Amino acid sequence: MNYFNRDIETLPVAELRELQNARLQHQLHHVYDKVPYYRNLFDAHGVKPADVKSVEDLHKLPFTKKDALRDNYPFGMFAVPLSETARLHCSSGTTGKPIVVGYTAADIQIFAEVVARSLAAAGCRRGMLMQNAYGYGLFTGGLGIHYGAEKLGMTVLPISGGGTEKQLMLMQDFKSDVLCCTPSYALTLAEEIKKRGITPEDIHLKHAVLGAEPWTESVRQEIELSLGVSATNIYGLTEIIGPGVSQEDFEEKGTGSYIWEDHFFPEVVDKDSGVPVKEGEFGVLVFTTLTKQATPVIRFWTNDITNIYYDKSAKRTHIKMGALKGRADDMLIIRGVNLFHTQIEAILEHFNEALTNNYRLIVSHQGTMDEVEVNVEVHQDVYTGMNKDMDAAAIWKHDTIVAIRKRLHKKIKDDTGLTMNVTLMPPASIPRSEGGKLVRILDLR
Ligand code: DLL
Repeated sequence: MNYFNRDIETLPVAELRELQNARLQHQLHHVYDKVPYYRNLFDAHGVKPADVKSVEDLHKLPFTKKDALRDNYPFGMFAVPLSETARLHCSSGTTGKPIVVGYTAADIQIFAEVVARSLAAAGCRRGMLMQNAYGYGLFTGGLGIHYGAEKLGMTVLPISGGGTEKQLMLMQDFKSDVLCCTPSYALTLAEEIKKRGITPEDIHLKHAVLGAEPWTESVRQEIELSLGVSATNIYGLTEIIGPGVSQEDFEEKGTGSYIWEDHFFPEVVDKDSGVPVKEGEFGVLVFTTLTKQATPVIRFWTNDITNIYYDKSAKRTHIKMGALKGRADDMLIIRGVNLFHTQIEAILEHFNEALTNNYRLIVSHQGTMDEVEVNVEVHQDVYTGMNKDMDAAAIWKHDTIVAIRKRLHKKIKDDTGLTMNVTLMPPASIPRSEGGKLVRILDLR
């Protein structure tokens, strides 16, 4: 069986709860004593650490939002002196100052442990060669996966993101067993492999561990088919630890990702009221770190929309989370309708004989209305097939293309309730991931 730490991964839920409660008590005292922000916050709410006896009492405490981390830049949220940290990472904020997190040596051990568990669940084994194409640097992806892979006993190729030519050369020459990167970069690699006429026999990959951005089943299918891998989801965020907060098992694909809840206690709450929803219902994911020493967070509001549920037929006892719908701040509100770009990605699955997974949404404000335009590329063979006896302009008026566009337009309307302009595009016309997270929405408003 593919456990890294079987005892803890299969700990009965009641015992897991006891462990969480004990760790929570300790963690709350730690933040109350060491982080003025938390002491003031708890005092303002009239709550002492001792009042929160179990995870069920957590609702007595307010949420920690990203702003708190921003406002206390750079080290105000640290619960240990900087000299006791072994490493710092920063979140990939697009504007202004980043969010800074610290790790003591013990935190780094925990980080490696949860990533090792994740990689084992993904099908990785001691002795396999991992091509780690997550970015090394301030981003937690590169180093986070690296330490976990070493802990599992893998050989790591720390190639980092980008440099597609070299990725493909080393992948073939070294016979890499595992690829770690964002799903959008895996698509880029798959496409470049096809372009170069590299065959699946030239590639020895067995597993791909993909995350850091939302992706759908249709993208999974495409990556699995074109790279000849079993592709699983890894989730995480800087503020909690980095990658390895949750992971899908390669033999339980599509049933959700295990949250390593002995270290990260999850809640899903209503995005407006903040009240925890019932098991399985969707809402905002909130985490309390139970063991983190340097930058612990209590009820951290991730902004990620998903659901959590126990899966009684699963290999492990830890709670699972569903695939992320997206981030609450990435959610578009178009004429009063909520829209995630992953909804469009899921619709494209029904068109995969003609259309690719290369798409983007362009949002603009026209008159008094918000408009969404969907750009999606047609498959090369569809395009080439038509291009033989037609000039480029005529292609887009061809019956087949017109019919696909109409069908997609209708399916989007039926599934989302929104009328969108659909523009089919020639191959290679929409930006690709060059190694990291891909921006799917161009918001011109
Ligand atoms: O993306 C950590 C990571 C690195 C995860 C490598 C997985 C692999 P941040 O840059 O802080 O950290 O971004 C965190 O990315 O709140 C989600 O919105 C999104 N995200 C991360 N993993 C997934 C996933 C890293 N598997 C933010 N599916 C999170 C969907 C994901 N979204």
